[in-house]
Amino acid sequence: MPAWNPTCPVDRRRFLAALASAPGALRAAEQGPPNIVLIYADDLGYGDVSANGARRIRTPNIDRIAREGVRFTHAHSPSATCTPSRYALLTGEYAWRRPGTAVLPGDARLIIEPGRPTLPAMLKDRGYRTGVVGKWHLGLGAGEVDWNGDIRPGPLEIGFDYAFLIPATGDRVPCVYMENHRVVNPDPADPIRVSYSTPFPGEPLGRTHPQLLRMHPSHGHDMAIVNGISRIGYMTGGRKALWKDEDMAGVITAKAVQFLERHRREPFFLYFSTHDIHVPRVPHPRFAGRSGMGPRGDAILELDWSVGEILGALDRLGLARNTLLIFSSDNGPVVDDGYRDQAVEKLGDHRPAGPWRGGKYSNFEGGTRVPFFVRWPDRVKSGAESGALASQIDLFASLASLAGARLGAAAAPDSFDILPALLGESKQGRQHLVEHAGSLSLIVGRWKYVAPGKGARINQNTNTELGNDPAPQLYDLDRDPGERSNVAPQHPDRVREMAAQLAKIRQAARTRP
Ligand code: NG6
Ligand code: CA
Repeated sequence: MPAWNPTCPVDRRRFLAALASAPGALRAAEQGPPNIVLIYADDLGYGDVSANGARRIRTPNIDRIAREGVRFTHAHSPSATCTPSRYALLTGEYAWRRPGTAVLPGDARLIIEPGRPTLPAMLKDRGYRTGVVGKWHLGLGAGEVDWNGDIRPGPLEIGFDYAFLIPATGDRVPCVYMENHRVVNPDPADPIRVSYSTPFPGEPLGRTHPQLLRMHPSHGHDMAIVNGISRIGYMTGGRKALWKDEDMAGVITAKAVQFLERHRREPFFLYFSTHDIHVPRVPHPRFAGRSGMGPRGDAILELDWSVGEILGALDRLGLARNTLLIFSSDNGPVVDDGYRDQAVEKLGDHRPAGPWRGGKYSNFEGGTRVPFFVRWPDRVKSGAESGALASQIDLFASLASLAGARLGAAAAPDSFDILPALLGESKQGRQHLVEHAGSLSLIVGRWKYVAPGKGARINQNTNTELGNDPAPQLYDLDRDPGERSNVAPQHPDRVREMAAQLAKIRQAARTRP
């Protein structure tokens, strides 16, 4: 498909038709399709931003997106951890349908098969330049990756034109950046080797050489030492390629801004996936100590700075008005996620999940109900708030509708076109949503049903209320948004009905109408 051409009558007609029903459509259409920027924070909770009520921490740049757009109060990440959320975001398929989509080690193979319909491939097909910058965590290669050569398939094989990556997470080896198919700053004399099973002889580890550490693990994270921080997995070599944790936000933000500059004259989609505020939290000295809440709070300030750089670049390049900007997070918050970084001690009365119970890993709303703001000055009214039920999984079908793409039957099986809700033009989001953590939960209207689960009630390491229960749970989110009172015993019929509906959704290959 050739690039979108605003002077081409066919393209113009299609785009006008897609927008025809809405106010402001003509004005937007005159400029061609909007650019799309998705800023995807890591482990940022609903209550971690001042736009959603945080008081002890201020996030003026993130708040600006909310103020100039729509602030959603019932929008979800597809899962309560990273890999499955990102899998669902890019494929439009619930991750729980696919074994192998749980949190991945850093040497995992790519879990999205090339050739499958993806969000970036759909937009590329509609003439967008597509780029991913930041955390990937969807696997790379086809197994047995050689980190010293070309690594494929990866993002470039599933719809992105450009990639600058943290391959997995900040706390997983290899601790190197990748640009397109290659590790950045390779050194043939010092080849990189990675293992998730066997240590490399002679390499000190967190558990054997704790005296070398400047940040100590609280649980796990006692393997390879990079920059004085022990990680998950073993690695040796590649010393010139190793990242410096305190520079990471600066490095990836600069790459994201470069992408905007490079593609300023054509429609683009940028998936900017920050490392902040995931562990290890090692913000740049500019932010260290600034929040008074330890590295977790400082990382939020650093994240807000990154967002400010993106907003500033869009302003400077004259792109802000015709750019649809979405800000969200891949899962709910966690305080102690494996390092002794004072997050617990300095939390005080800050509530990372805001009004919701639980957090990352949890069946409760804190697991997936995340900050979600949408700004598009040419089209979206500023200062709006929406309680529409929405999920990041809906971006695929909704942006397809915006870009005038037709989805084939196999594409985006669980993604709903809720574009009018995303643009603040309708209060109607999805009719139902399956939340994914230890158990599956189903939300329909005000009711949330949590399927029985065998897992622990509390994650002792992170101190998260996981919300697992061998008995079914039912919450009335209107009356009891904090999920304190399980009313399943009082509503056996509703429990039966919702359990049956969830079973049906599980058996079906798709939910998209
Ligand atoms: C857990 C890690 C945690 C974090 C998480 C993935 C341990 C003990 N805990 O297994 O620190 O890395 O995986 O986070 O290793 S996510 O945001 O990428 O899903
Ligand atoms: Ca995450």
